[in-house]
Amino acid sequence: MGTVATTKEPSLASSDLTGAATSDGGTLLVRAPRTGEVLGEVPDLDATQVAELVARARAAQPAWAGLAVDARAEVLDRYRRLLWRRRGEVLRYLQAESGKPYEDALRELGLLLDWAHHWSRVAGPLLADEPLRTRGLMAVGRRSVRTFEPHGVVGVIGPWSFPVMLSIGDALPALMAGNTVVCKPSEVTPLATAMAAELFVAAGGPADVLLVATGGGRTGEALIDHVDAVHFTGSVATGRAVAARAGQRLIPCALELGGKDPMIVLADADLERAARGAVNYGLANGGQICMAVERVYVEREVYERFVDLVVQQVRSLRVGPSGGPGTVDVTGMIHPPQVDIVDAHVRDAVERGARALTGGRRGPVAAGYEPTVLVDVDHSMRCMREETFGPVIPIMAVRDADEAVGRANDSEYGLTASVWTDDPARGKAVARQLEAGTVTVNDAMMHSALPELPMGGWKTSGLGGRGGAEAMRWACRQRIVQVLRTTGHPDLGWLPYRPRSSRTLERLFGLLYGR
Ligand code: TXE
Repeated sequence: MGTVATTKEPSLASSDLTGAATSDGGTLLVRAPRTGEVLGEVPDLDATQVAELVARARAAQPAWAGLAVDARAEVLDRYRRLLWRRRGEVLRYLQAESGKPYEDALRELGLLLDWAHHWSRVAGPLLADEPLRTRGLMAVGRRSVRTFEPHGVVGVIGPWSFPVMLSIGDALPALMAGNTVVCKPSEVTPLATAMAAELFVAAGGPADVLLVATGGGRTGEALIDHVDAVHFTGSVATGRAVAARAGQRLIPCALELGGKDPMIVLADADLERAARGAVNYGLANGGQICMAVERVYVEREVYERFVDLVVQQVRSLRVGPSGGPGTVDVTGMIHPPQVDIVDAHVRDAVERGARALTGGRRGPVAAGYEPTVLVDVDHSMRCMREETFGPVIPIMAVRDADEAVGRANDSEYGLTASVWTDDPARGKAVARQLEAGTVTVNDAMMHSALPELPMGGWKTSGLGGRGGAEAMRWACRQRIVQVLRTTGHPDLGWLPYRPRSSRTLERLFGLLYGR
């Protein structure tokens, strides 16, 4: 492997299995959670090996940054086209180690391609020097411009929910900004990331510009100790540890953390469509999406009808092992221990008086959980307060929009939210009351498919994140360059202080600001 610091190539023993990792100290075995079969192995890098990897990325950075933006964009375009041509292999790795349905893997790859397309096109204008307008007395004779420079080496630490999108995908703006990048994929799903990074070199990308450090938490820690900025997606607890470690070195740190995203269904909504929305956004990718619908609040007058529609939909879904196109809707969990968390949330709810109208138990595949609709839920239950990150849709009746807003905001999280109504103006008014980084009316989550839009959480859902001009700017250090025309410049207020110039200054302040 060229770009991946492996001693052996990641191998794929079987095409229809899913992944989970164990380490023997030096090597990570990537296993299928459904069967336990070993899919491949990658190194479990220690601190010294991570330091060496970052040193390689650092050595490659000046030449990469020295290329014109258009030349970097050309590399990214070639990479995108190669990813598409070799999509069969990427999808095979992705599906095998995550166990996702084909469509969830395809959508993930599609988003990665779209992001590559986007960043290669917008980088030029976003990185161009930006003249800054200044006003006031001190601005006279000065021209100011903002320039953007890469940090150097950026570390991207990703989770197992979207192995390529949240590692390679988040590397793209940083690469376009002239950084080199070391990705640290989840130890549960490192194979697809490793394979995708290989393709960067195969597409003509320079060596050591995009590297992959495989390993677990201590590999991630070592990465933070050596890179110049870190982008992290994962749990709140680990996000806090990442921020603290980055804080020790005072390096920039972007965090995209968990969510408990509410969906509010108002009585005038297209109920049939809203129910399909709840099912789609609650259960796509097995509910293992930080922006998944994790709780639903429905105005009481339409509550029963809405619940019936959701239950009908969920019962029609096909649950089974990952397969070919159009064969299955929900599969097993990507990371087997997550099944225990999902089950604990459902059991807690049932013990406190909730009813599971579908599912409510493990299966039908190993390491899976049946798609579950919970009713009679309240905020004393874990399923309404903690991130479940699984195929569970708790639905709660509320008196009106005000109560829905109050419940939605009664959360430590604030990633995204959605409002469903036939009245766009009312939808927008409710949206503005919700404590979340993004609120969608009559849809959910899909804003994240639009890289033009900035995306970041409120409260414990993160700091910064991805998308928008902000993502490119985050990947840069900014420098303000100010040039002064010296001819005839009064240099007011300079030492030594004299009564006459002080009086002039005072008069000018009075004229400008005293009226
Ligand atoms: O995430 P972690 P886990 C949620 C979900 C799940 C929980 C835990 O609720 O139950 O998080 O999942 C690396 N320094 N989400 O344990 O620990 C780790 O190797 C640096 C939400 O998988 O946050 C992996 O690459 N890095 C989420 C990455 O951090 C460290 C998606 C994420 O691991 C580290 C997945 C450390 N000290 C789970 N410790 C979302 N928001 O999308 C671990 N890592």
